[in-house]
Amino acid sequence: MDRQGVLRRVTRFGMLGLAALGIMTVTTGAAEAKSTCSTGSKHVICFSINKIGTDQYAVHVGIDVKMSQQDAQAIIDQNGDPFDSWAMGADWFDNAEFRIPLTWVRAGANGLSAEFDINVPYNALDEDPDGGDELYARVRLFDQRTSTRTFKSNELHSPF
Ligand SMILES: [Ca+2]
Ligand SMILES: [Ca+2]
Repeated sequence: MDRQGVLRRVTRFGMLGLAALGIMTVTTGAAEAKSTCSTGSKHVICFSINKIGTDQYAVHVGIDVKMSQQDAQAIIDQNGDPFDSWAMGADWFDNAEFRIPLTWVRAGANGLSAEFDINVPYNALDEDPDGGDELYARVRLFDQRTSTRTFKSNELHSPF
């Protein structure tokens, strides 16, 4: 398995383990793969950008939100997507750069979990034309019974 495959695996299975450690940033290699996980009182969110080709980057978001399985299933059973996710550029005002489509969503004993993935060229990540780029993931959870909740990852900084 190549290094990116290993990192993908760590990202996927490491979320709850990292939650126990609080905020943590993992950087693997030089400008090849970056990943960050952070935790709130009832959620864990991970954001990674992996270079997969000369001008191709795999952007990945994973989130776990603690709630009852019944609540999680009720949210999935609503009309429309339970989540959306955007890559955001951090600035004095924050721009939504591109949408990261939902790969899967699941209700489980620990709550509601989802992952989002997209491959983009570098210019999609170049949110500051005249400087370094700071990106984070914003995930919105649409609970139509109550309200919309917004979760933000830590920032990843160029070079990616
Ligand atoms: Ca910026
Ligand atoms: Ca830039």
